[in-house]
Amino acid sequence: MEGRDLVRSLKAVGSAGAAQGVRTVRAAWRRRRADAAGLPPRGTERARVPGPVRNVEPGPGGGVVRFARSELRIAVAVNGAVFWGWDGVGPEPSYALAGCPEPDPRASLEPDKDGGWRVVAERVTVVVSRHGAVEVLTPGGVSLRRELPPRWWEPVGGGGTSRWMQRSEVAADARFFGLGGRASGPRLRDGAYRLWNTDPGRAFGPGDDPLYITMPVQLVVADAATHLVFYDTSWDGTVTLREGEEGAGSGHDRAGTCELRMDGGPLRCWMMVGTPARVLHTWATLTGAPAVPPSWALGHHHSRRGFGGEQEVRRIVAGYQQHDLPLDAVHLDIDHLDAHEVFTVDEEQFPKLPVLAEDLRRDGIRLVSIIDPAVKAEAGNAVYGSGRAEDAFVRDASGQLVQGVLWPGESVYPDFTHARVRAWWGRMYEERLGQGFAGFWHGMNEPTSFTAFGESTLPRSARHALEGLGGDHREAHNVYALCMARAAYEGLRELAPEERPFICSRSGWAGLQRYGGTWSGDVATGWPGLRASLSLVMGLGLCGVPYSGPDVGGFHGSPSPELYLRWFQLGAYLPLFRTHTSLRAGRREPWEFGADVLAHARVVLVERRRLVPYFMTLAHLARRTGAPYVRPLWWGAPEDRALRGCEDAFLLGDCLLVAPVLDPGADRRAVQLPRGRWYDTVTEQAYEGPGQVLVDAPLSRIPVLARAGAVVPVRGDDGGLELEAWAPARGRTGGGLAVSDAGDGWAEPEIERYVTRWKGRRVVVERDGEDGMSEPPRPVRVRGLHGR
Ligand code: NBV
Repeated sequence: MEGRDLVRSLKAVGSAGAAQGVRTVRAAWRRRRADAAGLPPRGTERARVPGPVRNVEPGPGGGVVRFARSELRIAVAVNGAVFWGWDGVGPEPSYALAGCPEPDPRASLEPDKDGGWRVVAERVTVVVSRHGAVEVLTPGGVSLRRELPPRWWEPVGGGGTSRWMQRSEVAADARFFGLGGRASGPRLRDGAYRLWNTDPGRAFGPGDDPLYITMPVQLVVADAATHLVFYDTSWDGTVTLREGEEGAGSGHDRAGTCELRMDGGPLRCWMMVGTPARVLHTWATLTGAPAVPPSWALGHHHSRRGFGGEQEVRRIVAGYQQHDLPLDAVHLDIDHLDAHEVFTVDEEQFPKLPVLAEDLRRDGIRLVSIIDPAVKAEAGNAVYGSGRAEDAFVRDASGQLVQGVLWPGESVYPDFTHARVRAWWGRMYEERLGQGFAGFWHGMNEPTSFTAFGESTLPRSARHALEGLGGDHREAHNVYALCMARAAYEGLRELAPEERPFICSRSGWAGLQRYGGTWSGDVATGWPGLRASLSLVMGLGLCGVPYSGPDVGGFHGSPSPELYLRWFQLGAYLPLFRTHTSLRAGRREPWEFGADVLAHARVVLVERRRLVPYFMTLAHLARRTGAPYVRPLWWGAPEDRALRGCEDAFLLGDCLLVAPVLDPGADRRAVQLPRGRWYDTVTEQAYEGPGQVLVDAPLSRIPVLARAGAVVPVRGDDGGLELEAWAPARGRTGGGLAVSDAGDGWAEPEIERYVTRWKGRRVVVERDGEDGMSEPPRPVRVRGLHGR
């Protein structure tokens, strides 16, 4: 096995030269030696279960239930979320939480039947059996999730950490979503999903798991209610899911099951219940509001590895301009750095980067810089020098610096789990701002270290500060990128306090949305990759990270013109709309695929620009409500079972339904509609849901449907905000919101509310303000009046 790994890895790094290959062999041995010396051996273990209940101690929001061999702490929080922790653990410290909500004083612990206990709260009842099963029920008494008594395996003789296992049951009709960014979803089928952020090391497709962002967050949709559970532990583990089965009225339903096996860490859990919207709202109050990107980041980004130099960047930008194609940002990858070293510039290729940045900005185009965490371990490298002085880099158990390998060669890694190190790293962005960069994408931050064999990350024994608590990479790995994002975010808030930071991080964990978004990583060029990119965006949104998008066109190789166009058409309706590709891949500019593709791509880009106010509105709503911009079709109708399995279309906010073409050769496609009337936004033809309809999808466009009654804020020809209203169904009303924020600052924009209704033979749109209804202060265009 290791031999094969070695060959694969040497091939992978072949391009970077033989020297890099040798480094990866050395690094792999170093990692192995470090772990052999620095990790406690897994000796004999003893299994433990809670045992029978002994007594209880009521406390705020619930209390503590004591068992023979463990104790369970339960607290219902004021936001309605339920917390429970075994072995007495509490909710803090936690990397996921934005702050710990107060306990709900109205929730109290009461005796239940058979010697058990229960906590009755406004939205849920939690029942604890006398052997430690925890069941969460709706106020009406329907069971949503039943956690069996957990089991630990403890090292005999103390020391080391305990592994644990928690099995749970959900309703037979329940469907699982989430677990971070998964390529084979968004509905998670039966199987094992690992919780360990991983760079797959090559372009990935739907079969690759895990990927860059894993999270112990599940969203479970069932007839009785939707719930989100979060097992707040950052350790490595595996979630095994099995959907239930209904016995077709025979009364023999088989429950769905979830089995969580973790290598360590606290056994503690948050659960929130309600509609999907309510659940995500509660989740956002717990883990933090999603950062609102600057408005330019809601436009179109063009990126590639290997622009080569300033001339090529200018050529691409000129190409966009000559072809009348809107462009808002250009990303520079590692090839703009001096010898791939972070916070440097290759002065030969980019002799006057600030001037280039200024010229682009004058045309409304921002520059975005890649940032990888690895710092070249070499005397003379300024970041290395200042990091050494700051004692910023990860060390092993014996106190030596941990050396890995990344693009610059032998590298060291900042320990972002230390506040002082975050502050130091955050200050580094001053150099980037000075070069004229307006935004940042963090790569290789799983963290990745190239290796000839074994795992391509730091040794598990590597030491981390973990905010002063101390621990090793087994615990810090999954939160590494989250802490790096925090470092950048906080640094930028200091350095450029007037501007909303733009940070896109490849890896992350629960809470990443507080600092920025993510992109899908190196998705394989091909139709399966196209499908995987939608799965990732939807799944991450349901885990609370609403801003993301794929490498349009795929990371490697050359997409066919048709695939490129279909990807472009999907990407335009996702929060991050970025073409990106690897070093030796084919072209990705819209004019490189023939006149037809160019013409269709122009329509796409113009439409995206027109929709920026709508995206901006969705970004502000995500911040206020936690609702992702991109939502599965069941979002407003989780009880519609036909929608639960529907993975090839999505709602963009409340107003639009987007049905991308994910297969070659299509000129129409089936669309599963939620209830209500929907208009094809191009032909204005009306369709009635619920049910499946066949909709035209010629090469020139993918079906985008507007909900009857919707009001969509759009950009008018003069750049101002206009309202596009869709006729409500006869006898009905509708409405929509508009947040006008064209900037990248912190001013709190007003939310404008609009309603639509029929008045005789006309549709009127009115503003619903504090002083009642009024004329909208913006131009209005009513559509769908003749839709049949
Ligand atoms: O920085 C180079 C690439 C980047 O283009 C990509 O977006 C990252 O996900 N990086 C990975 C290294 C990948 C090498 C194959």
